Amino acid sequence: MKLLTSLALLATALLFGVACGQEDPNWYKTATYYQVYPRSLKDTNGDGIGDLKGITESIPFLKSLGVDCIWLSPIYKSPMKDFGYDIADFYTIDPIFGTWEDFEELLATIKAAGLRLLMDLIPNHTSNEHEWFIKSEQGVQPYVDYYVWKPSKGIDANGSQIPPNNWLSAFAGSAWKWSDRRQMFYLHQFTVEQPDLNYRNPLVLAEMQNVFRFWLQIGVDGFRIDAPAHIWEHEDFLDEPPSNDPNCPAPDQFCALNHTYVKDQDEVYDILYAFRTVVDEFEASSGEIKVLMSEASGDLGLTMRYYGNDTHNIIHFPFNFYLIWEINNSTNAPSIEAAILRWLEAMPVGRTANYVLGNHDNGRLASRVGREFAMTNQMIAFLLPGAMISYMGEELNMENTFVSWEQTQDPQGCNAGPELYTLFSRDPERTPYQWDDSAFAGFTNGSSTWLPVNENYVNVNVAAEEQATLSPLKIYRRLAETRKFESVKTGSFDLRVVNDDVLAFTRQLPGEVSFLVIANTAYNTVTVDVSALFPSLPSSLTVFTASENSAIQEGDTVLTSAIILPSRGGLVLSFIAVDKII
Ligand SMILES: *[C@@H]1O[C@H](CO)[C@@H](O)[C@H](O)[C@H]1NC(C)=O
Ligand SMILES: *[C@@H]1O[C@H](CO)[C@@H](O)[C@H](O)[C@H]1NC(C)=O
Ligand SMILES: *[C@@H]1O[C@H](CO)[C@@H](O)[C@H](O)[C@H]1NC(C)=O
Ligand SMILES: *[C@@H]1O[C@H](CO)[C@@H](O)[C@H](O)[C@H]1NC(C)=O
Ligand SMILES: *[C@@H]1O[C@H](CO)[C@@H](O)[C@H](O)[C@H]1NC(C)=O
Ligand SMILES: *[C@@H]1O[C@H](CO)[C@@H](O)[C@H](O)[C@H]1NC(C)=O
Ligand SMILES: CC(=O)N[C@H]1CO[C@H](CO)[C@@H](O)[C@@H]1O
Repeated sequence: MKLLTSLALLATALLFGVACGQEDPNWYKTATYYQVYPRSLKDTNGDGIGDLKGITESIPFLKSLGVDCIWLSPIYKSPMKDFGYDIADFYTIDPIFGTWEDFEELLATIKAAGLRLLMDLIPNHTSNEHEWFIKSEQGVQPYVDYYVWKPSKGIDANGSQIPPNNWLSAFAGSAWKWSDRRQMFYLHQFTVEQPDLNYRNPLVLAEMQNVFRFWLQIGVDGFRIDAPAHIWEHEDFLDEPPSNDPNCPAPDQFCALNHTYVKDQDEVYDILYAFRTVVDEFEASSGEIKVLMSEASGDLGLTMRYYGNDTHNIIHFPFNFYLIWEINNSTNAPSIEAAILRWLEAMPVGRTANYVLGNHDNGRLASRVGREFAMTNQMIAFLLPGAMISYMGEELNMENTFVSWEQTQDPQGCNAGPELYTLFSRDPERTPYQWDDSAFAGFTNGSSTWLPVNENYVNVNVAAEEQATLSPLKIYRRLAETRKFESVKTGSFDLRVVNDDVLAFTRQLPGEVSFLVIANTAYNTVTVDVSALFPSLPSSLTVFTASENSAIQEGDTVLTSAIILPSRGGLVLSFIAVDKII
């Protein structure tokens, strides 16, 4: 298998790559990344919104999960029209989250715990309250061309200015906003308060490179780059053709147009490469390895281009959303295999794969595929070769929370209106973290929360799951633990469809603790014999961790020829690999 060979080569490179007394240059390739949505982890000042002190207080718990690197959704100064994805100053912390001193304390606490920190950077636009935009709108140099300004096409029958073209905002409605002051339209691909930066202007690129430099010097370990596909627009500013998408609910929704001109332009890669250059320069001068991860484009080929080519590395890894997109309640074993291979086979040789099961923009995993199968997905994702990216709350199997129209906060929900908001709102996956069964799930000592707490907090919370003999939390910790084994970092990877219902794979390194992951997509118990599929396995294996509904549990021994899997459940089985893997 082509894949096996390239992984074996990678493993060799990894073994010889670590120099004595230096930082492991490969740390980012197999790390577990944990996304914190700062508004919702812990509120220490009682205003109902999470804060940096709350994150600092949570670090011992996050460390106990076995994760390696925290990535923080944005905490920069912001009017919060899009909850921090509208930045008003890339160099300061928003007072909602705390002070600069709070940030320094958080960073120091993270470092002292042996963890790392990635910041979220949003280069596609700023807030309209950013000083650059205010001056640009006033026509003050050098800011005049920092944003995408276009003249009106005239006045319509109702006396309104006609926008330059038909482009739509990702949050619905025209992507153009008229400025009375400047007497021109500006482009905003998201909310009206998020004007798009103009990367055709070299000053804008230089400003953004300085933002990267600043945070690297502060000591962060890298960045997650938000929505890079939107950085650049086609220079002709032509109307986009209709998408004719039958699932698009309204003509002013983003899905109504085919985004040939506002997304995925070739120049996107040049801009990202310019960001990578800053990271490489910093590495060269400091010897510290920093990482860039990014959102992905919808198209696999375009996404792979984010990795760069043989001579030019760009993003260390763009997010792999295929497990989110292609695993659902009716997915069978061949479909999961296909979802896994789709990325691995397309990825340039020697680059870092990764797996995302959820984030602040997607419904929660446990709600999408059910509680049992959610943890089975975790077993698969944690042991696959590459980086693992977790979203806060997955370790508890947190579920989507019902948020009424009146309680809705997300602009993508609000813009859709009371009839359609549930199709678009991302609030359900952003509700407060569930610490215990006290008021507001222990998230705050205040009297309200910015989004409602899920009613299931009485059972689904850290305290209860710590108490339980077996819980998603305990399974999650075991899974994070597997990633400290050399076999999961660098071992071989052999993926097999056992039958339509059951998927299995091994991670093996000769003479080392190695693993078999086996997952059942069926809604009934199944018994399988994998001894012929994996002839190098010993005849019996030890349960490293198991689904909550599994009859066999951690520490039990199972026969390779008769493995019993519960409905929608999975097992991670350990063994010592033989010296020579067949
Ligand atoms: C003018 O306003 C009316 C009523 O709001 C609306 O139906 C019509 O589409 C508008 N015309 C244009 C050219 O925008
Ligand atoms: C959208 O644009 C792409 C690229 O130009 C084209 O291949 C595709 O057929 C278009 N889709 C529709 C629905 O027009
Ligand atoms: C590799 O990528 C760089 C930067 O995007 C580009 O300039 C160069 O032409 C590419 N090389 C090849 C062989 O495609
Ligand atoms: C579920 O995922 C499979 C692929 O894994 C896909 O073929 C099927 O259409 C999906 N079903 C639904 C209801 O989304
Ligand atoms: C998938 O199954 C789970 C558990 O049975 C259920 O809660 C969830 O609503 C289902 N999801 C969909 C999209 O049907
Ligand atoms: C609430 O108050 C209790 C008692 O002082 C404290 O232990 C707890 O950490 C506080 N919770 C939060 C979220 O600040
Ligand atoms: C793909 C996408 O929508 N990316 C981000 C770009 O910026 C907006 C607005 O701030 C974010 O909400 C998006 O996640």
